[in-house]
Amino acid sequence: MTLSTDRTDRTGRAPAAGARSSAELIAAESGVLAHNYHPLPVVIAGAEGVWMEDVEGRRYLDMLAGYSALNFGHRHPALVEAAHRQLDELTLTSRAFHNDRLAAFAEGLAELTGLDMTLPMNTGVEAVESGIKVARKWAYDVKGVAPDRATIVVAADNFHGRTTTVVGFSTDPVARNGFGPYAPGFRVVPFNDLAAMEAAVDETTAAVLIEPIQGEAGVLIPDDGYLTGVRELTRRAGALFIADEIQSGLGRTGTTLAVDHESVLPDVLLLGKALGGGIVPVSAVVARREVLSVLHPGQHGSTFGGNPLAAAVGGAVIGLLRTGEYQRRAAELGEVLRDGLTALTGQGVVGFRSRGLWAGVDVDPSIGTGREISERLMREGVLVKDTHGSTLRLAPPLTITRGELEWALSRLAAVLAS
Ligand code: IF1
Repeated sequence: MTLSTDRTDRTGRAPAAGARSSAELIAAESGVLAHNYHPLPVVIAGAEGVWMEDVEGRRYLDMLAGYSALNFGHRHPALVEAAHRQLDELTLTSRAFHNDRLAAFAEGLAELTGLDMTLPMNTGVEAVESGIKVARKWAYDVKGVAPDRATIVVAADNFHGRTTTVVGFSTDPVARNGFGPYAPGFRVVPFNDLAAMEAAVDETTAAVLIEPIQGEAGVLIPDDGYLTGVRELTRRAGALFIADEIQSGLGRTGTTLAVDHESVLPDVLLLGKALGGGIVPVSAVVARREVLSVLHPGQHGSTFGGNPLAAAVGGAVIGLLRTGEYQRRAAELGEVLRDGLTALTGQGVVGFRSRGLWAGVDVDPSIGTGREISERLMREGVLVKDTHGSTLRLAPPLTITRGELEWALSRLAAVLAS
């Protein structure tokens, strides 16, 4: 394989006359874009599969996959075809009218998850907000919690998105501070601690909301039995179990859902990111019928939620997952990733956690911060993102080949050794 030389080839991207360089575009952005991100200094102009290309024609292996929004790679032919076909027919109706794509999308989600009904939304945090609303309504209408007293139990070090309500129960000061006043009604307990969760759950509890694997926290995987424990505890307490699978779901961990590792079925699943195939924002609350039935016309909605373009792309994503091929790839290549990281442990890696094609890698801080390592990897043609301190997050598209994955690991080894 000649990937390391391939990436320096210009692959036919013809810069338009007067087109601006990466450096010029980065400088231009700085004056006109809010500084809520600190991107790596690379300007991507095209991509296909696992490879991205910058404006100067340099190629990079994508080891982040849009935070798992690109589980099927960039511009997967089946997904692009579904989008193109739908663009030529119908893109938006609003939910004031029915559209001819939505039924199949929701049927597909029911079949994929084993749950009954879907509430379609757009971004991940909208699914989280919608799940919170549904859980509260369920608590009042079905469980009989006194008005405005419903509580939701969440985990420390969670990441569920950026709205004012959701950052209010974040424990990350960078994400949370400065955006109060915060919405009441949330109780934070340590992750992976069933006793603490049990103590926090009472007759006011509408739901427990957790990520089955905590992504932003550094790909933290709970002990075996934790998810089963949450399921049993919530069932006993008469509270809903809401699993935020926006990042962990849709093949990433080697199974369709991360909760599948313990064969646990939550009452409510939150899906996003990869559901839109890296093409359009598509998210969903998927739940048992008794739960989603608490919503009546006018009580919740979204202009774009369930639009025909989103439903067509989401339906095509479900079609890819139906084959099991991507889940299998993630499981098999996950072993390659784990072996590679095990070999690097003591060689610049001080520890890692992985499941499927998803890893949080703690790098020896004396070698560099996560950011510095990410910049060095960028110069080697591999794009990753750091999280907290010296942890790197690896989450390549599930379409990556074994050779490409091994090449990425060899670049990481080279950076850690230099
Ligand atoms: C950013 C992290 C990843 C999520 C889970 C809901 C949402 C997310 C489990 C909200 C979003 C993002 C958003 C992005 C960075 C990112 C992220 F580092 F913050 F944790 F993926 F690793 N639930 N995750 O992970 O979904 O509204 O963004 O569609 O906010 O900078 P969204």
